[in-house]
Amino acid sequence: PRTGEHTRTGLSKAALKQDFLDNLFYIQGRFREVASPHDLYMAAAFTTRDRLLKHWVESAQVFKTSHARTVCYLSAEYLLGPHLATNLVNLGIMETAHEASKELGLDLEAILEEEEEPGLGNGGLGRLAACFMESLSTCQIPAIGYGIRYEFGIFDQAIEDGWQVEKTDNWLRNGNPWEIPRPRIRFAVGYGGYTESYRDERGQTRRRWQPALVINGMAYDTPILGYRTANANLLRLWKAEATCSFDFQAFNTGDYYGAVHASIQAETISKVLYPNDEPEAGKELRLKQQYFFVSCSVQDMIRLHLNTVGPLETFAEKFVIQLNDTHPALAVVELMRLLLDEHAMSWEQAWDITHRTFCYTNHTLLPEALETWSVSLFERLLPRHLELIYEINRRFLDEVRMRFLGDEARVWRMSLIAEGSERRVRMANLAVVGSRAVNGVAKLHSKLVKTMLFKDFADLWPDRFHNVTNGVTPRRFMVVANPRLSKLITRTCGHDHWIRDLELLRELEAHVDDAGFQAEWRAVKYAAKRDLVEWMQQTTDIRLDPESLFDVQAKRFHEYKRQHLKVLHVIRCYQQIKQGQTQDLVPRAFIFGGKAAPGYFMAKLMIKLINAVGAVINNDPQVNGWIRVAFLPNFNVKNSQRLYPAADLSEQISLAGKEASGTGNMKFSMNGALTIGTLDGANVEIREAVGAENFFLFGMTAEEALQRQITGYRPWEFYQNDPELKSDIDLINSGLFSHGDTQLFRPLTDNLINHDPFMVLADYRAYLDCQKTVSDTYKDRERWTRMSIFNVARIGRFSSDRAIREYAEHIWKVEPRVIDPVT
Ligand code: 26Q
Repeated sequence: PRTGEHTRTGLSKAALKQDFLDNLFYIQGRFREVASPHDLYMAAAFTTRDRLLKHWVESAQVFKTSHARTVCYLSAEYLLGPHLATNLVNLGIMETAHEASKELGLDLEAILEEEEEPGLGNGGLGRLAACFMESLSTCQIPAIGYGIRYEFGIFDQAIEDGWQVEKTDNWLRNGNPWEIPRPRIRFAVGYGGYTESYRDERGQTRRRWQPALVINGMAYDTPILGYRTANANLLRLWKAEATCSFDFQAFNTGDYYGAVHASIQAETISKVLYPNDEPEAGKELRLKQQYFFVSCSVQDMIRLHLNTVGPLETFAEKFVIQLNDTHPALAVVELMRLLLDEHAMSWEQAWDITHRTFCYTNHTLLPEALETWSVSLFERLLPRHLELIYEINRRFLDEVRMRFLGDEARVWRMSLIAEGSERRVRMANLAVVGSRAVNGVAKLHSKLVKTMLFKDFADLWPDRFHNVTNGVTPRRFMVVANPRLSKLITRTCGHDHWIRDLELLRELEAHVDDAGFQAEWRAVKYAAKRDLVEWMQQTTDIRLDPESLFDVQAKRFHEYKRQHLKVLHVIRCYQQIKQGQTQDLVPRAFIFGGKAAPGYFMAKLMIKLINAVGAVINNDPQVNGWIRVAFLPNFNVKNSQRLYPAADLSEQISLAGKEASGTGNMKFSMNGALTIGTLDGANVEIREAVGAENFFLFGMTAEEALQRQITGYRPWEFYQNDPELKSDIDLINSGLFSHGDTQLFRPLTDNLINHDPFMVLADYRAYLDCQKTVSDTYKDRERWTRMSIFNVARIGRFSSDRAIREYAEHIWKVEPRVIDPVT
């Protein structure tokens, strides 16, 4: 180490080497000679963590003593991805770590590969939370992320006989070096029981809740460092435990197994992430999970407030709580309960504080994806909260009646309780009523939120509605995922400031016509494609040609995302080649990736179809020079980082009006892929930003799709009137892809022909025409390269730093708090 430098915090090569060897010895208990790859990874992780902790402890101290206004991000999901590489980048020691490893005779790349990612999320929403945590630190905004420490994250996907098979994700098996257990930070969470009135010591009549079951939540903290800042925020995840691991009374009465059973019951609450990105009816454990983490988090904020600031009157000045969708919406009611029942506040004051504290982000317009819970389940599990919801609703509906005299239909629509054969609590309405700001995640989405989904609410409170278009962190999705591209950009711009100020990528435009730069750009893409080819060969045994166009659709499987539209295109290409009509084609590798919810039959059938079509095409020597189909199993954050850099074409083909934003679209574009897409979600803004001439647009607009739906959509007319479409669907039904089984894919094809809720057939022709333009463009490599450069140069808006700054300024009203690095 340099003189005066501490081995555990110093950033020199010597300090890193020394600390690495110390951690290997003192934590892993190994000499260099006998260390396993996992030992080496753990030592590297602890070495990195030592440096994080310095910033984190300092940040916590400053935030505490300066009473900094703090953002509390509440999310049921954090899809974090591997920590080691991003932390090295954010500490500014990736290069040094490489050199240090080399001198120790180690391969840093292999060590990075060892890390198992925490997959505590399903897809977009969970990944957004992870990007936001990183950008909050980078933008130096004091923040705490609250969530659940699931013991099992999103399942690992294997493909067997073409079908998705789910394997449990035991991510904690080998230990988690990034978290710090906080056994002293524990809160009690109740369930069930009854409510009652009682007289308090001043003779006032009050309500209270006597839960039947009480469990504990214990905090596990993970530091999240910003890019080259000394600011580190806190991600605090809760694990559920029994209140005491032994029920002595049960033990004494001889019910040993009963006592153990109770502790197992409590621990199931944080056991597993629900692998659906849509609510399933009646899942009691899911409601328990939501209340569990929300209650711990709100209690923690109250504790922090009382410890640092003082009386709860100023709670809304100290904290702003952002709800990541409705999953944590119960926090509104929990804060009310604690203020009223535990802190003896008046309703008016409690509501004023609560309402000024909360903000809510909506992530979906699909009616089936809006959360509701049956009143009877609520009553059984959270009786006091149901009472409070009724009272919030009573006061709210009086306000509605006053504003819209005699409009009882409106009162019904806006009520927090849906009346019907079964009464249900509408979590979205609760979130809107309980928040001072509501936002969508892309311009189009926010417009539809305001004019369709929550129109009644926007009539009442127009100023409550906002837009904040999503973004993604360039540290992970450019610097870590694509070091070659990042180095080329840094060399070309002459600086690396673009990593913290992504709009600076615009400087690349000055070089777009430079033939030398174009050649380097192509070489970078080609190298990434070769890496992917090699990895795909190892993991799936599918051989891809790096010269071909890498056409990628990677995202959760959903009918609205229309993976089947892409399959129809693949089948069309196949038929064209078989018929010798190759004039409009370029060689392509069709690459798919994504998981399906285990109970979503149609999505799983789409995966089977892709693999079935791939098996036939990849084994047909007549077409192999032209097309290949690859399904990349287990699409997660780690694998996505291999995919984005290698993509030439990004498929963003959802039916317009259905994809709230999309964020994969941004990650592809940042890595120089061109987009073929509909006017949906953030595609609209990406196209505006990169220029219409650098984007392949097709399909109906949201308005046209809606109009079609209203006037009556008849998919079979498209099937009957377009011979190519008919022939593509008929080929699926012929049994060619299913060893003669003509029924296997019927549920899919029948649904397309007879119902087609996401209008695949209506957009089919436009999609194929657009794909022809894609092929023509790809043949002109120079033109394609220019378009690719423009995509990167103009994508700066889609950094999550920009999104966070917008939240900070327009929604949260919070200022950065700069932590000075102390040496
Ligand atoms: C709810 C209740 C019960 C069980 C599960 C759920 C649940 C879980 C996850 C509901 C929804 C989700 C995830 C939704 C999601 O990922 N939405 C995506 O959010 C992205 C970030 O804003 C957007 O870019 C995507 O457009 C949107 O689909």
